[in-house]
Amino acid sequence: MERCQEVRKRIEGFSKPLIVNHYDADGMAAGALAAKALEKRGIAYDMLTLRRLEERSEIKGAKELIFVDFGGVEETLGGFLEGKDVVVMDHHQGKEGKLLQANPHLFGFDGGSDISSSGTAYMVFRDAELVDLAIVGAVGDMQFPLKSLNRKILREGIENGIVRCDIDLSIFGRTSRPLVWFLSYCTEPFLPGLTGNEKNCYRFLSEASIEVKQENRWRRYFELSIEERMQLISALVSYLYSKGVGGIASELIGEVYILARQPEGSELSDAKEYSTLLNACGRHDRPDIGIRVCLGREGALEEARKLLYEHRRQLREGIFYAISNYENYGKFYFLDGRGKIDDGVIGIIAGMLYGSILTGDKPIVGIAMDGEGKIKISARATKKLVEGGLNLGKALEKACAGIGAGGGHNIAAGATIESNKLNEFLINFVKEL
Ligand SMILES: [Mn+2]
Repeated sequence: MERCQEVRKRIEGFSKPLIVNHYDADGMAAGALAAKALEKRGIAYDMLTLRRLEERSEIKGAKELIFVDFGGVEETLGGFLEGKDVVVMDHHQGKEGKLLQANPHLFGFDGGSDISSSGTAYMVFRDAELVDLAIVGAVGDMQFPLKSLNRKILREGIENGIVRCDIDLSIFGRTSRPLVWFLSYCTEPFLPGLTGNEKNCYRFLSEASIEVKQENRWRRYFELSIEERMQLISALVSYLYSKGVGGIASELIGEVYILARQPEGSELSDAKEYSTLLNACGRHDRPDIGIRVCLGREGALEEARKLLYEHRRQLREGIFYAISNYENYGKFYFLDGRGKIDDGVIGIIAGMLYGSILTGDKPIVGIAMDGEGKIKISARATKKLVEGGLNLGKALEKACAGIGAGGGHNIAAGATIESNKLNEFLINFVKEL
């Protein structure tokens, strides 16, 4: 907390900093959180959202910089930042260097599970009004149920009436999706016979005696009474047992984080849907829209919804491709998505395989082509594997030495390599595992 205060004081001395943030939901939420904090203080700022940290003219042109949600700022940009006033708010594995850094890893916390960049930024400004973005960022980085520092932040949000935490059916689309699509679009977890099959979902809901329409309007999950919710959940659990996949039933129920100040039924009232909306903007090269949503700018939500639709379509098609095309490479699973799966969603799809068909016995590595003809690598693991000592961030970093760049969290990591270095990478990666 002392370090967070130090960072805040430095930022308060800035006259017009450039906020450089990562393009995923956490990166955008954290960047927007910092932007809001600056606006409240009457400090002007510029923003730059990047997929990958690199030497950019905007960075060169700025005197004051706030880096958000990027691991290895010093290692990557080094001398490029010479003579600039720089602070870093991050939660990736890293070490203390010359730059002033708020990073839970430096103080014994696990940035993979205890707190996000948005949470770190929240701790820097410690402003209850900004707590919703901290929750959205953590959920966007798959840090649920919220524990440790995230839990502390959640409690502050609850105390201030900004967030609510319910135990409920936690699959995606509780607030925004009509019931039939709520089930048929569910890919986390994959519901055999229901996911991708609207007819079956319709039949399943009527057999469970749930009215899918009321007064000619499609009903959504959040509109169901408690009794109806319980009816639906029981029917789902029985159904999954009857399909021989009762084990995934536990994934259906969990904590859901409701943002109480947002209009009921809006995507923005559910932290998971909010974060997916942001991811959709970032992954389709419109982070500016995501940031504007976070800042509450008019019209932004409508624009973001269009991107969300496209994003969910890519995910649905990607997961179906992945299920029939992944390979078992012995020490890990391998998914070659080149030409089939967009590099912006390959990591999400690799992670989704765990919820659909893979047991969590080994990591999965997905690859896709990026816009520059390089191979983007996304690796995902399970909590159990990490508890057993696996560290994907380190494994990727070492496996890419000399052929590209990689790193990240112990449970989720990424890399980029030259297109002709795949075999070399795979051999190195096996060794590191
Ligand atoms: Mn993050």
